[in-house]
Amino acid sequence: MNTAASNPARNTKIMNRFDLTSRLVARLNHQEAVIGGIGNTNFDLWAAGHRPQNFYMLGSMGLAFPIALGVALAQPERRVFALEGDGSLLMQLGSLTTIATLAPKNLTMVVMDNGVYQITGAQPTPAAAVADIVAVAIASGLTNSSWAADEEDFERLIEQSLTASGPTLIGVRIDDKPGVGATRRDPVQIREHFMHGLGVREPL
Ligand SMILES: Cc1ncc(C[n+]2csc(CCOP(=O)(O)OP(=O)(O)O)c2C)c(N)n1
Repeated sequence: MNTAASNPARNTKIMNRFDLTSRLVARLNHQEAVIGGIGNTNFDLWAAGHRPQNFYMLGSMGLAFPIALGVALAQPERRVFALEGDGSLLMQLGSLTTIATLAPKNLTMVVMDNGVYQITGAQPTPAAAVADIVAVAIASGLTNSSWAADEEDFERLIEQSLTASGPTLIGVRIDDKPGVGATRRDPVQIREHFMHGLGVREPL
């Protein structure tokens, strides 16, 4: 059962991670940085088409937003996107208040909420049936946080975030499908390509 889907508080369409990730990647044309979280978020980011400005988190849950925060602060002229699973975000809820306090306006965060730890066997997250992650984000100080009602609304919220006066968080309810691709698991190469993509390393 997709427990997020049964939460009556969220009157939003159940979408698909790869489809939404592809929609995001398709509209990038300014060397925007995109940080994918552990597992499915970075698998789908990879499958949507590798770019030098993509970073793929391996191994640790909950680090997409903290890493994206660092990039956004270090390069304020660059737009930074971060994609994280709901289960992973639960590991690092404190990052929301840190981001709200530092408030980089060039940061857009997407929470892919399927209500489960899909990649380890679809166990329901403890929050799935009782918590509203967007409400948690708002209460953490990220006032510009909302659920996307459907794919068009997702694209509209992404567009809106580009001119927002602070960080944006977008919650999307997704199905329980696994990621489409499989990122090449070479952490050193991932880091070096990303730093080169951000212009902070000499060409390889
Ligand atoms: C600290 C830690 N605990 C457990 C794991 C094992 N693990 C890897 S991915 C994952 C589930 C991720 O869930 P979510 O972020 O909701 O993404 P989904 O798999 O649903 O796409 C778990 C439990 C881990 N890598 N790190």
